[in-house]
Amino acid sequence: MSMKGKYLIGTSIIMASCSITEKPNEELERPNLIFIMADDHAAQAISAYGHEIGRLAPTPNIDRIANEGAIFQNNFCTNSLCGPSRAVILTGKHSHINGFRMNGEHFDGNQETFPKILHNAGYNTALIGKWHLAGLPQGFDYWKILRDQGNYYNPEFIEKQDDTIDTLIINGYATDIITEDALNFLEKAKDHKEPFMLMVQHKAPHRNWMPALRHLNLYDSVQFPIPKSYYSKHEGQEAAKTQQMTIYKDMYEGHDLKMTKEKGSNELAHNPWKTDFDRMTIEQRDIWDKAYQSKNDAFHDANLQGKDLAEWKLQRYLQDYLATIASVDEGVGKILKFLDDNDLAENTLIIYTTDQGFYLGEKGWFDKRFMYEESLAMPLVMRYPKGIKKGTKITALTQNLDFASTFLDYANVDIPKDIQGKSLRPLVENTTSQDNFRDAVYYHYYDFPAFHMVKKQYGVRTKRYKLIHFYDDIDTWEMYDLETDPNEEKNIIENKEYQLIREQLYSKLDSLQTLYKVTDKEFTKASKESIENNYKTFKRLRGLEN
Ligand code: SGN
Ligand code: CA
Repeated sequence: MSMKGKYLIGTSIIMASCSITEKPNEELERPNLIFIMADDHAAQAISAYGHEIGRLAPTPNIDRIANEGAIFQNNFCTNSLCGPSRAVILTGKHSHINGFRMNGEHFDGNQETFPKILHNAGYNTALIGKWHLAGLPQGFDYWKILRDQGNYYNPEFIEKQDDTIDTLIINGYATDIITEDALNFLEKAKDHKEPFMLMVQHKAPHRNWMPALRHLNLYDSVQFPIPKSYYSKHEGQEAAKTQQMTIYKDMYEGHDLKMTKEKGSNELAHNPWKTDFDRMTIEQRDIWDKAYQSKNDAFHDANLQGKDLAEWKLQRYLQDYLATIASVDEGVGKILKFLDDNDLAENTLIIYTTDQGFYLGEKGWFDKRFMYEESLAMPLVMRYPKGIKKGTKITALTQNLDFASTFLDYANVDIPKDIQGKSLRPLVENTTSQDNFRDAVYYHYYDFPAFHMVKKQYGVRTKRYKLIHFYDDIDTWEMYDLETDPNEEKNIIENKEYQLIREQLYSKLDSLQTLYKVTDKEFTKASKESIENNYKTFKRLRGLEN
């Protein structure tokens, strides 16, 4: 008898003994896995997290995952930047171990990753969307990635189909294209005998926040809250004083804020990267211009200055940022519907997360990188009806470092001993206590000098306290009591009342560096000259200098 014949007999026995609905993709012990990750999606902008912004711009489909499964309240990244977070997710190892410390580096694709392990264990694996790790993905039966950062309109993809790799430009809107491709994969995968593992990785809501044509006016009449810290002077926070990610100082008026040069004209104001708009078709650009025309004209009429202008910029930023999330949420809805319509919901673990947190005006900022709460926090919701009770709330300290172990655990394969993260399964299935999972998380950000000029920093965060060391051309420590100062406005590093806790945090930092095998406590520092040159370049890009 041929192997194929043997296999078929095996399958029919399984079906006869345990299946009422005869689905080929019904391997009961091994769930399907869907990982949906947006880029730069802040928890403040997911309504399940209860922030005012989320209330004004709801995400009903992402919320559905949270309501029907678990929501993580204390999930953090290890290094708040795109490429590094993705490398941590794939490997379950900190940046200093997986080797991808900052954007622009090359991910060593030959190292072990969870998709490779799942692939070898018989999973049908796929990756669709933003990759941003240089080099090509390994461990996937099918992949289709955006080139570099990718573009919102008519983006370029690199696709692997069987043994061929093609580059193609697909007309349309990136988020919708990625969702459609994911649905196509699922349509085929549902009829395979083996379970699937699908990674859907959106570009949205990454800078420069270009919404889909159907959402260009979605939030025009909504006023979003202005954070109390919008005009912060960053007292006691030396590194924060030299960043270049302040909405009202550093955004490009054309590229980021879609402001026009003058009333009646569609010509964009300062726009150093022309490619995002130039790649739109005439028809797309026409719809775009018409949608922005009256709001841009009204802006010119108002002739805003000072704080009024700074606050107008915050509103425009949030309107666009949140409108790009609308299509991400619609895409999540389509995937959930597909699971429902195909009886796959029960046996599929679905996760929604993002590569790191993001500032939505807090401290005056956009972007991420700092170890402060908004960018350290990583929203995470997870549904698996077979194992996770509806409405589960996770307060344990968890990290993107834990995702690989979680997937391997659910797939019933051995977790390699050198993986540094821990499976979240005992937490979500309530077989371990929330308090004993982890007492502190370790963080290290390396990308300086670079975009936004955020200095290198490492630190430790417990449930209540945070200690950060900024190094490179400065050497400053910061400490926060998150219970009494959740917005991290009072640096208590010198405060005598906290001396004992400070000592405990120093020693926790030491023990975490030992646990995670940190050999480079402080990564190579940049030269004064390169720091100055970077400041000059970024000033020029902002149009402040020739
Ligand atoms: C681009 C953005 C930055 C952003 C980085 C990294 N500038 O360079 O604002 O911090 O990506 O983002 S832009 O003008 O090109 O939009 S990450 O998510 O990929 O790490
Ligand atoms: Ca990102």
